[in-house]
Amino acid sequence: MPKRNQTLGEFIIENQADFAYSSGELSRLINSIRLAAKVVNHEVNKAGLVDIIGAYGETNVQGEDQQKLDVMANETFIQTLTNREIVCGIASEENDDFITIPGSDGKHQNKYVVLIDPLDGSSNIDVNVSVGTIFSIYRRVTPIGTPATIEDFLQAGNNQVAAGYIIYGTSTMLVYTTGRGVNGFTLNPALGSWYLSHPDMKFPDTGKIYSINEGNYVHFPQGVKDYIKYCQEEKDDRPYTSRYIGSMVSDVHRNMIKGGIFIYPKSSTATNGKLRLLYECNPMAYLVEQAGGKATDGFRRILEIKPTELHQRTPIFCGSTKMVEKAEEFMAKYDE
Ligand code: P6P
Repeated sequence: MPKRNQTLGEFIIENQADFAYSSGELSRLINSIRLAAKVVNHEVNKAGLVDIIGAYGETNVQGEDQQKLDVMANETFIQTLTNREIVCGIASEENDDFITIPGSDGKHQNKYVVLIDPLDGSSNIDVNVSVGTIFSIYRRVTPIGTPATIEDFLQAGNNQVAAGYIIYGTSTMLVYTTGRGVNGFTLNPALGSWYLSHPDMKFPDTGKIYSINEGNYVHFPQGVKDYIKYCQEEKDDRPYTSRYIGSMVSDVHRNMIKGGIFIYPKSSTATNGKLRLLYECNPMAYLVEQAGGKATDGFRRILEIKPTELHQRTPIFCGSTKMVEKAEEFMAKYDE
């Protein structure tokens, strides 16, 4: 049973047995993520002080301007994971293709792959709004001893062995699951230690916060438009409150604590939505379900989607179960 204020190190050791199949590698993998997170946290928190803010002058595979912190975060996580000889491959929002990691013996003996969004919400960096890192971990499905292939990454989300996020906000938190609930650890920057501040996190089964970019209203499917109007009408426990940070980690984290729904739907201008399945929606959906919430594309579980491309996108409706189910009722009316 998690004990409040336990350190992350103590927690991992105490729950080592929970890591299915793990010979300690998954524990070491989580440990390497927490190390990289401390480095990125240090850079994010001093960004306003040094010339690291601003565009890096290049665009990533998404065609998005790469912020300097994006590049730093990407390089930090990739380097830390590579050095620790734990994963056989890494895929990142910032890299066109996945990276195979042969290990120092060149024999590809490591059994996990990691997919990351190294700095989600990076457009908020210059305006001092919280951003996050999202990670997703799978056991490889191709033979150990061979280079990782695309099949190791194109796994349905319900194959994940672990997933989590770091939120660089008013405090820095690491929130993750290995399939036995969700626990949140807060960084004490003075000591460089993570403390179990949010044991066994649970989504309230309903809430009064809806989170969607209403600036795209005219482009939304009719079911989404009808659900927004439902949230706004004066009836029963409504109108709800609209809260949208524009950083998925921050919007989902707030809803997990307060109750609420986060929606990034498809639209006439984004026919599959904007958010990426493999390193944004799958890990967040795993966390949401492990915390007792629901995560679908408006019709089916995110975790059951069989990926076909590394950077594919999906609509997402996630959060308090009763709110997601109500939104799905409106979507089902039009089946669009
Ligand atoms: P929009 C950030 O760029 C991000 O990938 C998510 O973190 C966030 O939820 C979404 O895009 C915001 O997109 O179109 O509302 O600015």
